[in-house]
Amino acid sequence: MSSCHKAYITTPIYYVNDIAHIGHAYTTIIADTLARYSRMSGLDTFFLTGTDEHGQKIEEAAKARGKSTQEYADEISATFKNLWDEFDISYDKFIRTTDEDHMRGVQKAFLKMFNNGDIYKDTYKGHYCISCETFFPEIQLVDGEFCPECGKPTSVVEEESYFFKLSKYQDKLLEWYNNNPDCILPRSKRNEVIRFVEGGLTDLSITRTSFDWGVKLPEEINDPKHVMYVWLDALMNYVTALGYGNDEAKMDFWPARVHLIGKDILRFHAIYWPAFLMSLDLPMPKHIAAHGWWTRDGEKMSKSKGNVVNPKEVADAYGLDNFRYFMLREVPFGGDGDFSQKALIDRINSDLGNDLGNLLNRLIGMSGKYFDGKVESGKVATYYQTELDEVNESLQKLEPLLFEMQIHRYLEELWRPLSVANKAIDKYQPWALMKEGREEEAMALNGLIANILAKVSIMLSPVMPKVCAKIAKALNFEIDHENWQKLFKEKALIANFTLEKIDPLFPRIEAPLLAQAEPADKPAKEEKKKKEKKVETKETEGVALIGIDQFFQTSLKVGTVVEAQEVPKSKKLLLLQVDLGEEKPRQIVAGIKEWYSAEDMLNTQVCVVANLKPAKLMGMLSEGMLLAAKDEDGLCMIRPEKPKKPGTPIG
Ligand code: ME8
Repeated sequence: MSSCHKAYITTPIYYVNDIAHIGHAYTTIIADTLARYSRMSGLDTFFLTGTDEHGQKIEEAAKARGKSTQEYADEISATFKNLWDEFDISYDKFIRTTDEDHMRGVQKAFLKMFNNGDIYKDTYKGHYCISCETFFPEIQLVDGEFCPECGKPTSVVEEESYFFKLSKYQDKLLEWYNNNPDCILPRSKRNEVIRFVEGGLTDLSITRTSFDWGVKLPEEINDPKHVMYVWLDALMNYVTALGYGNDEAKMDFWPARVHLIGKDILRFHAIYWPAFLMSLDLPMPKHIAAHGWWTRDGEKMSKSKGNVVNPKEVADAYGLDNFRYFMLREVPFGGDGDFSQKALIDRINSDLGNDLGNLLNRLIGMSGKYFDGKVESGKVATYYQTELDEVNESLQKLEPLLFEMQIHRYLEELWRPLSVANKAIDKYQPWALMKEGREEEAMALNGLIANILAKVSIMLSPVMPKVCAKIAKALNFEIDHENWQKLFKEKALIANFTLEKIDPLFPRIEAPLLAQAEPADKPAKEEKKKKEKKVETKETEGVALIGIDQFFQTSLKVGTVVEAQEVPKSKKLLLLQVDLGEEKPRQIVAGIKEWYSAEDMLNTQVCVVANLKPAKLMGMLSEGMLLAAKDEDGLCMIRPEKPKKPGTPIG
């Protein structure tokens, strides 16, 4: 089994019912970043991605296009693989659930679970959502019919089925969550899972008979009309990719260091998957890390709205590495994020252009003008030890941030050395030093800047591999394990060299480079606005009177703040996760930091406007508003007088 010198990193395997969009790219890019860092730091790394090709949804998508299911799956699977190849994603294996050895591995696992008494046969009656490939109990349905996850109609299914004894693992699962505080990241997501499991687990139907695009049961069970439930088949990919049930040579990579997933599939990964592993007597993954959801310009992406962000188009227009940086820097891991070209352009012009690109330009300019491009490290420590210490201090904070999935903070911290460098130039003014004949100090200053750029580009390279390779080339060194060890771990300095001039890395972008998607429902929206205007209101003392119906259009609810943190660089905002009694807490960005700290807010109750259209604040999605009162003495929260259950309506 995996030693601490091995790192196994996975993405979800993507359904082949549609082509890749920005959400898929996000997961894959985070995983790629972790894999690149692991390799650079000397870990024996295995990075897995692939496609999930069985199930009713795929069968129906193929039918709708008049293709055989296999032909259709081949086609879409290839579009994912090609995109990741174009994006230079450094995967070690691209698995397909239609691979023979995967299917054999799944059958072996099924047989093992069956033989150890964890699988039994019964009949299933339930409401099935094909889109989510999930059964839902009646009480969870919206209006008794619609899927609580995606809103599509469900169908009633009654069929013979094999069941996995999920209920048997309830206590063992809770023990695992409780003994491993970081098994699910961010931690707030672990609390959600614990609450769900404490609510009781029922056994899981794991075979279907109404269609046959799936893995057949093992021959030994001799029940050919059943195929396996797509999630059992899909989750097993994480071990069949290492040869489980076949040639098990690579199984020493197990357990996974991290399964990267979106929050939409947390339940499958944090409940079903560990339970299957327990049944198979395999160790638990170290981390399951669930990221948030991307929207576009504040709206959910969907084909019908025509606002789906195509990652290839964005990368082609703005540069792949810039796109990677934007996605990882813009949103705190676990929070929801919004894609807008404006936000992307701001990041490119400001963080990348002003802070990083300009620093390199300044170095090229100064060393060219005063020293024929020569840069020396010899006297850096003599004149600029304070700056070096500050830089090293920041760099030492980085690794834990990466492996705790605080990737936005990793990048934020990585920008501090750049700021040290830019400030040093302004403070010591190399042109003045030269005028005063203090050449040695000016050369040392150049050395300082070059070393900061070298160290930053090593640590930034997993996020922006191509750009950092260019910076390294200009500074005459290579980004590899040896230099990671020397410049980062041992805090050594680069050798003397002559700078190679390169073109500006981040030319300024003045206007959006892609056509903006026009929301397809715009006419309907305008019509609605007009209607809203027509609502009759009486005025009294300047305040419009409304009817009770209008008041009840606002959904006010009691919520409990289950997580609170400061929004970096913002004087006003706190980022809160508020439990409204729904499946997941709401993310709310509140402008209350002047009056309340994150600590003040944690575990307190608040009143929330729960049906506001989500809005974006500093790149983060806010899914509600807190009620507060403000006068000249400041602001105070409006709270229930006594504790109330999260989700209790107010009115
Ligand atoms: O769920 N924002 O596949 P899938 C952020 N086959 N991430 C998004 C996103 C968005 N708007 N849309 C998709 C499946 N994703 C299963 C997985 S694993 C054993 C089986 C990302 O094609 C996110 O990571 O629906 C999500 O979990 C994944 O794509 C789902 O991809």
